[in-house]
Amino acid sequence: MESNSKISLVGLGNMGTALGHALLKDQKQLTIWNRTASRPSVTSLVDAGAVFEPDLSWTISNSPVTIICVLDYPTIRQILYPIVNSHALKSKTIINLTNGTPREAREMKEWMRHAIFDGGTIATPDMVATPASSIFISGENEQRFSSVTNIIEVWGRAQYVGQDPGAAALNDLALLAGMYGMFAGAITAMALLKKQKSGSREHSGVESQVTGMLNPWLQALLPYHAKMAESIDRGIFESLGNPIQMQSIGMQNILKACDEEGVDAGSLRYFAGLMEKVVAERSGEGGIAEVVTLLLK
Ligand code: FVH
Repeated sequence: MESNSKISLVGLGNMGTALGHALLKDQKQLTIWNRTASRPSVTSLVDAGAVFEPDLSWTISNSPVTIICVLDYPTIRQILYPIVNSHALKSKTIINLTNGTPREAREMKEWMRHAIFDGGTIATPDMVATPASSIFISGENEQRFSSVTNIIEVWGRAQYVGQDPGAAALNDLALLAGMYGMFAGAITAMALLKKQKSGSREHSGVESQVTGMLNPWLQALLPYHAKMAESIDRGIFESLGNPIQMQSIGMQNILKACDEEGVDAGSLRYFAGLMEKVVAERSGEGGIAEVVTLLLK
């Protein structure tokens, strides 16, 4: 079991800063490094008790565990590769919370060669250390993961998702894909609502319609996701009472209405094309989850 009272933190952007403040509140001794020392977040962490170290090697050598939270993997490679064989990293554990692809995480394990966990943070900086926050972790093994769980749990619910270094990134990006898909549809809906003619409810504003109608509708649909996922697991795409042929006509009506009302529905158009392809190539009596067969390469 590693002693986790001393932690180093590399990268003090919005996310790194939130992670750092949560660690300080948990009474950790924190050594911090950031490319730009003059960033106000550096001052805020030093004021809260962190020690700023201008040298990256010293920062890492100061604690058994170092958290990395920078912009992207090319940045990690740029700052860490030059010191990867130095004494500073010997016997250290790295927890990388930088967003990236599964392949980038696997490649990092290759060139890093030290103990490294890769993480996906399912939280915005404001959510860190609240019940809404959870963190996927992968790499090494579950036993070694248990030696760093007490750090991860400072920020949110810790979920170990496997030894494959890329597993956390895959889970993280899958959730974000769901989020951006939802945003794409929701923002198209908001644009359409914005086009309401005077005399209708546009004076109440888009926000009240989103709160009063769109959000309850999306919330009511969440169990449908689980039913679609079950179809995907079984490879049998029942209609679930809503055959894709019927849904495809509804989708075409959305695209047509957007054209008529002056809304760009491009973010839905590609998906509508996939639905049409399923209808054209299959019976059209199955469910919308059958689209997944066109996505899997
Ligand atoms: N913020 C969010 O909502 C999400 C929540 C989920 C996780 N993401 C990922 O976390 C990584 C860091 O995100 P961030 O929000 O902290 O990002 P920024 O505020 O833009 O800070 C970027 C830090 O990266 C440093 N940096 C950038 N380029 C370099 C470089 N060439 N060399 C050294 N450091 C670099 C930057 O340093 P500086 O500009 O202050 O000198 C910041 O410390 C990210 O992967 C998210 O996807 C956030």
